[in-house]
Amino acid sequence: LDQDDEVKTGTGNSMYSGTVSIGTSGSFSMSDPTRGGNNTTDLNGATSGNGTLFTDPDDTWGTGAASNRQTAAVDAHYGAQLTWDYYKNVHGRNGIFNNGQGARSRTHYGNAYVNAFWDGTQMTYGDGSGNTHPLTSLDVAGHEMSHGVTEATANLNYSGDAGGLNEATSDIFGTMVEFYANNSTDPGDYLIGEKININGNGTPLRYMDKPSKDGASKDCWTTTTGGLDPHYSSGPLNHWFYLASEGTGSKVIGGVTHSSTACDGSTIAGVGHDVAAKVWYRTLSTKLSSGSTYKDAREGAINSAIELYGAGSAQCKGIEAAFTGISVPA
Ligand code: ASN
Ligand code: ZN
Ligand code: CA
Repeated sequence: LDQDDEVKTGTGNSMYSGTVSIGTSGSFSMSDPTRGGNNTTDLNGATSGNGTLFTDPDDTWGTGAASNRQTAAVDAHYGAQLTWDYYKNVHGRNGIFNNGQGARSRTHYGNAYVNAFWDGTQMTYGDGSGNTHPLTSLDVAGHEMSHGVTEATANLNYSGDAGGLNEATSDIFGTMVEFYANNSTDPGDYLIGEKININGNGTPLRYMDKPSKDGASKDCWTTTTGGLDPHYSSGPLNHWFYLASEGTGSKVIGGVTHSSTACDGSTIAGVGHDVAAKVWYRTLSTKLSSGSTYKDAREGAINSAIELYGAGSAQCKGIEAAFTGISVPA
C-alpha cells in the first residue's frame, strides 16, 4: 500500500444526507480504496473527459450548500459508497461488475444539466437548473448505478416490456439504497427524486405506490405497456415492488403517506421490502435476459421466491399475489 493509497475516512457535509463519513485516501483524495477505488471528479462544466479528482487538505468536504463545488461531490461519493455497500452486504455482489472494481462519479457535468446517467463505465451528474437541485440524491445515485448492475446481469433491453423492467429495477434498488442508508435526513420512501425538485414544484419524479400519480406512468400491465417510454412502462413493476413489500392500503413510510390498491381490487399482504428486493435481485441475476417480458418477470420472481423461501411460503404467495395485483397473468 502506497502512502497515497492509505485508507482514510473523511467528513462530508452533504446536500441531502446531512453530515456523512466518506471513504477517502492519501492526503486527501476523494478516492475510496476500500470500495474498489470508487472516485469522484469535477467536470467543471465539461461534457467529456474524466474530470479532475477532488482533493482537500483537511479531509472535511463540502458545506451542504450547492454553491460549494465539493458539496455535490460529497453526495455523489456517498451515493456510490452506499450503493457499493448495499450490493455487497445484502446481495454479496462485489461492485457493479461483481469483479471488485469501483467506478468513477463525475460531477458538475455541462451547464444547468437536469439529468444524471450511467454510460456503461461511470456515473455522471448534472447541477440542475432553476429550482432543480443537483441530481446527486441517494435514490438517483442508486438508480443510475443499478443500470450498471442490470447491464452486467440480465442486460435487459431499453425498449418493450424489458425497457420497463430495466427502469423499474433501477427505481427498486435506488429505493433500497435509500432504505439501507437509514439516513434520517433522506429516509426510504418509495418515491424517486423527492430531494431534487425536478419538477420545480416540490413533487418527486416517480411514485412507486401509485405510479400514475406522475401523470404518465402506468399502474397496471396491459399488452400496450411495452410500447411506452421505459420511464413509464416501469410503472407496473414499481407498483409490484410496492405491493409485494407493503401490501394494499394506506401507511406512512419515510414521512410520506402512501396508498396503494391492486388493479383487480384484491387485498394483498406485503412481505417486506427486504424480501421483495432479495427476490428481485435473484430474478434479475439468474432468471431474466435481454428480451424478457412482464410475464417472464412474474415466472422468474415466483421461481426465485420458491428457491429462497420454499413453495407455499408466505413470501412466495405475496410475490405472486403482487404480480396478479398489477394484472400480469399466470
Ligand atoms: N436519468 C435517466 C435514467 O437513468 C437517464 C436516461 O435517460 N437513461 O433513466
Ligand atoms: Zn434510469
Ligand atoms: Ca426516495
